Amino acid sequence: MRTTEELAAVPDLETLYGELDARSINAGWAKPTPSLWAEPRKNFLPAQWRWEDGRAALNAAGRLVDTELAERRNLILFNPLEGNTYGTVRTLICAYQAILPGETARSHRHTPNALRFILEGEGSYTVVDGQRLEMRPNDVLLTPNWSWHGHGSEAEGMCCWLDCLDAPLVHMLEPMFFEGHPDGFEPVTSVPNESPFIFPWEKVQAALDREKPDADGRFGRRVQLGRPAMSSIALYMERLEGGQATQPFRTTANRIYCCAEGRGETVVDGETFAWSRGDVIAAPAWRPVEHRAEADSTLFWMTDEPLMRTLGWLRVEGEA
Ligand code: GTQ
Ligand code: FE2
Repeated sequence: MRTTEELAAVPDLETLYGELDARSINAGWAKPTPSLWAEPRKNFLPAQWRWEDGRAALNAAGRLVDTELAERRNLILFNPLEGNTYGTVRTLICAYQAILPGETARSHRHTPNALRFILEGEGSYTVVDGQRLEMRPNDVLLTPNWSWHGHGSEAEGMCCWLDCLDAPLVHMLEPMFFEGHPDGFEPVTSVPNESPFIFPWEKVQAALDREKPDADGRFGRRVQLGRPAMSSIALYMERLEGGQATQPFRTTANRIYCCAEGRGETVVDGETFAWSRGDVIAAPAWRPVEHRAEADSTLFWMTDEPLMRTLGWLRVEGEA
């Protein structure tokens, strides 16, 4: 390395670049790749996962792995982007999870926000910060940042749900903390009839019934669960009538759809994905999206919209 005086006197750019490199400095004007670009790039891919596959794989995992070994029996839906093995979209991860009769999945807490959308089975429950909450099909349950949660089942058969966490965001920003509960499974302190941690299907249906469809037909009747549900994740339930098609739109927020009921297809940036109950579709940021319902349908969707809004980066085109 040259002295400071010698650095100031280097004869040419090549020597300057060498000296800079030795000091962990790069010439901003000579970068091989730009650091700013005109609009969002297409990194994460439009993608789909079938519940039929998920259920079959959970059945196999149920035989082959117990919850003693696997704290959670979950199957991660990773985006097929080259080199990626984790995120479903940039900020969020979804997983199919199952619990077997009589099992418990021990309690823990972590800084990632999480939620579950129940797919199958009656008789499983989650204990969230001491509250025992029953998990019934189509219910949505929240386990926000640092809340204790463990799962259990008194069901006859396998109970399954879709998990969603903002763990990829936490990986990116680094504030990851995790700990197991000192008691293994957290003791139940209450069995509430209502809780801010649960959105029961009947209540969501009643709210949807009261909702007017969008006057311009751009999207279906929709209700938001929470306002928003958690600091980084907003949740919506959207009802589409058989034959209804939504207008194409795009947003800087990432979205993940899970079909709650019905049948239809979603076009994400030109790729068409047919869906029925339990299927998951990733619509990464700024990819145009439109839905076509073949039967009366309800889509549950998860989005990092509150994060984008808070940071001043939410842009939406073609939708309210
Ligand atoms: O159920 O607590 O899919 O902590 C990933 C991490 C589920 C859970 C996942 C988790 C959980
Ligand atoms: Fe967890």
